[in-house]
Amino acid sequence: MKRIATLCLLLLALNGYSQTNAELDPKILTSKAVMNQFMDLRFGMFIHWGPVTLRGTEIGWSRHHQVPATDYDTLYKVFNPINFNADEWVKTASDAGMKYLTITAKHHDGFCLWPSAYTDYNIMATPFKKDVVGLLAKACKKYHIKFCIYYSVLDWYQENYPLDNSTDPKLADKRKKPDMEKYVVYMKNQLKELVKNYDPYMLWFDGPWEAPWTKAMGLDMYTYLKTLKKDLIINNRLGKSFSGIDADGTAKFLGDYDTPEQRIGSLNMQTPWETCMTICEQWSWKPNDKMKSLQTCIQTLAKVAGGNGNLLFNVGPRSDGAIEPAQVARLKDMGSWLKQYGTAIYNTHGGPYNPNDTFATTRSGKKIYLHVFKPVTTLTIPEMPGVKINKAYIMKGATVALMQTNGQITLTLPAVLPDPNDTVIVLETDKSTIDIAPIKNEEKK
Ligand code: JFZ
Repeated sequence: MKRIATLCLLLLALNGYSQTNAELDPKILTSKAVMNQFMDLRFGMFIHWGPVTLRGTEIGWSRHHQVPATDYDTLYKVFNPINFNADEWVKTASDAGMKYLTITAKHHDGFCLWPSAYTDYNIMATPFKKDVVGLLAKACKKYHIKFCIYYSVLDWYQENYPLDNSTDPKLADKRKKPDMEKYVVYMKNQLKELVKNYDPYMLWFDGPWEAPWTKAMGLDMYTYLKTLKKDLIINNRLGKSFSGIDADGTAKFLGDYDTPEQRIGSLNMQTPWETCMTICEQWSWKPNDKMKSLQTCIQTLAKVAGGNGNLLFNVGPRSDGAIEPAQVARLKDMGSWLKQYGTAIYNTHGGPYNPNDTFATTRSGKKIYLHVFKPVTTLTIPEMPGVKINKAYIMKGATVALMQTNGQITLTLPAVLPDPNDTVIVLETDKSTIDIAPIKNEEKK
């Protein structure tokens, strides 16, 4: 029996399952079909929000630091986001071309944006008294946006969770008798509330890195959640090693996909991944936060898609409940670009070239979409072995001159590219592009 189990683990490992996923019952792992559908969505809205916006400091992390815990933990008493409008938030996501939305229902500070039966530290204890998670779930249904929930494993407010984020022992909460076993029961009760009452498409876990949370708890929690909803997508932050993909592209984590943070993941055709990134600098709202340029936003999305990943792009709404108008405008401009070029992003695969600062490629059927980020008039790239390009043209535009000789493809581009942020050139090939192996292309500096 032992030899068979070892063989199964070995086969699973070769099959791209890490040790941790291999320790799960393969029947409960999220199916490839569900993950393919998620990866076709390509672009989602991340929202970090809570009473901390009254102070404009970072959610969770500023407790005990920029904001004394005694102040931080009582902000809810005056949190009254009168301008919160779930339809407006979701419409902003939809107009940006985003296909899913992930809300921090409970971040590291333990505050709950829904009327949890397991703690009074929730939105109903504020003057606002509205179920923010429920209203967003309803608005997402109305606008056909997949509703997803962020839930922090660590909880620096709950007494049963053994740690808080103070480094100064004098400041540390006087935790009377923490009890991690009871805290895990609290987590399961809250997660059951969230799954049963709001039917999320995905759970985005975070905060597994602290000592009280163990790999065994992660495996148990993944298994438990799958008893609540079989096709629930779960990211890799229930596991302890939530970063890491082997050189051959196989996952080294527990969960359904990798979550590179504030950076663009590498081209990977085996393991699903999603970059999470802020449109500004802070995850939750802060005054005068520096926002990324439209070019950076669009090129980040194209490079992520070119790497075969999704982009979860974060906004931090203000304490009054409104998203900064400048951020709404930036997202609307991303949506305008996607209206023009979305065919080259949604329902595509990344590659075959690994993205760089000059170009990225996505592909679908017999088409390669070449995203050009710089005003180059000639672009030379390694040829795709065994593939012939029959036509090359600017998407919705003029033909592009093309030479295929000596193992190289040379494109001659117009002096002024139609879209300085990302002009998409279509290469129509003689065969399906999905099986073309990744092509290393060193960027000529
Ligand atoms: C985490 C959160 O701490 C952060 O507030 C935000 O929600 C982001 C999306 O996820 O960011 C991290 C992740 C990993 C570590 C620290 C912060 N880490 O490994 O120390």
